[in-house]
Amino acid sequence: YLDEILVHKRAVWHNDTALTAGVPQRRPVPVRPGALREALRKDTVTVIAEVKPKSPSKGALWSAERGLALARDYAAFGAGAISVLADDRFFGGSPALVSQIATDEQVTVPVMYKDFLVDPRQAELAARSGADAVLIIVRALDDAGFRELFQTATELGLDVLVETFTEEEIGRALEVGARIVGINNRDLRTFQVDLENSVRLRRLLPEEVVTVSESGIGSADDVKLLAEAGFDAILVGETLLASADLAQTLGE
Ligand code: IGP
Repeated sequence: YLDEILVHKRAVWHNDTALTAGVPQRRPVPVRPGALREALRKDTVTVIAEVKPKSPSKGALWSAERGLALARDYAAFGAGAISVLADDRFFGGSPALVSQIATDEQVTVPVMYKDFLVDPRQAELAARSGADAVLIIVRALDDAGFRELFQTATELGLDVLVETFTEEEIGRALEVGARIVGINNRDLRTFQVDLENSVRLRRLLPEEVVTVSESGIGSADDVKLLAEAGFDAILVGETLLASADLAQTLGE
């Protein structure tokens, strides 16, 4: 599945200017380098709440018009940061949705622009949207492409959450100097979820790196497991829509 998404991204990023609709020409709010990293480096586990209108595994979750209201609720409940899907075709978001949330006065926590980055122009669009951070998925890029994107995003003042899935990818993340590393529990090729992947790989990351466990986190017990494994933060999407249990954990 990841391969299909990447083929699509590489194709559209060479010729589709419609992708920039709804994003101002110039960044409307000041850039805040380090904002995401700071937000995640608390003593307790920080929740990054994800605004994801649909997913390839679950289909439609809610309508994108609700995105801003959801982001406001998540921030009010105590989420430390908001992740917003910029991908339209597979996840129902858009750069315009990121921009709307990132520039909203009620959403004061850092906002992350979430897409499958294959082109440095996507990082520029993320910066223009007003986001504080971008996700870069190591698995989607070769070494040169990864380095270039990481550098472009950093130069624009954006924090980078580097998403990994394997030991080898963690090595690549550390090599470019990633300071925030995510470990995905969901295999983007098969959709299988396994929290043990986070627990196992967390040990490979040095103390100064801020760590995020991503995907498939469904209960307070899951949160405890990941806290004990030493994670600074967790990235949660689908469960937040359904589980009062976790909303409570979030509010604590
Ligand atoms: C959130 P979940 O299972 O809580 O909804 O997962 C997030 O981790 C997941 O959406 C995700 C993702 C991604 C989506 C992780 N990495 C890369 C798109 C692209």
